[in-house]
Amino acid sequence: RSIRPLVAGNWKMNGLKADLAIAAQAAKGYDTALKQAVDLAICPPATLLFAASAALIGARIATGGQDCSTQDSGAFTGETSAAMLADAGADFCIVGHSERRTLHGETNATVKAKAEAAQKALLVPIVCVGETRDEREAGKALAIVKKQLRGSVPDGSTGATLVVAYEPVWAIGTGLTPTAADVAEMHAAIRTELGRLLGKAEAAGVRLLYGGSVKPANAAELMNVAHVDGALVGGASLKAEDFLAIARACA
Ligand code: G2H
Repeated sequence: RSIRPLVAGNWKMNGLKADLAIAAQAAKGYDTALKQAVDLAICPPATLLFAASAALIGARIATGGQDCSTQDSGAFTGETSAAMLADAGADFCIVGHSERRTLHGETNATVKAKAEAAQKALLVPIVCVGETRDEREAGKALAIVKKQLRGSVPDGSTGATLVVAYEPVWAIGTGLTPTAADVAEMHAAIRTELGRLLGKAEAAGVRLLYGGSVKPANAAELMNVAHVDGALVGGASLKAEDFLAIARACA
């Protein structure tokens, strides 16, 4: 691999204090060999971010938020700023997850503003893109994802300040996954499009994660695809053993 892979767990709206035991178990299993090969991050709900960050820092497991505000501070009831996430110990912030795009009407412009807010707070945004089933069946998957990238990726991003996650919407939480050939085609197209947006040298360093029903059983196949530099893991990240098995598939 030319890029150090990243496996990030997206707990979504799951996790109470007692579930910090999952994070502790992941930390225990993140042994020297695994540390040498792959970066890990856990994105718990915002309520657990401070405690999770404190619990994981010794094991060198990063943490992240699942969303952030476009705004710095002020009268935005219910919102969480990127600076607040950073202050709670986060290193990353997922932005533009399809659940945010679909359920909360986030547009590419919103996602870009959130990614910029994250970078301003020195968080690395994990910008999510991906087509719906209808878009794939209509042969529009590549065009849709390229458009999302053009609209959502902050100008001047580099491999150190940006992660991109390709998550086909129809593969999220469904148990369905695209073929390795489809993932290869998409990830190569994403790398090329990022090259146009950021410059080829910078794009070469951006980690491109695959997300959508990643499990221990399919991780090796997906993680061995060219231009797949890790995984964004939902359901399976709630079991430390599964999360670690996916990490090992990247090593
Ligand atoms: C996609 C993924 C994590 P899951 O949303 O972001 O979830 O692995 O449960 O499909």
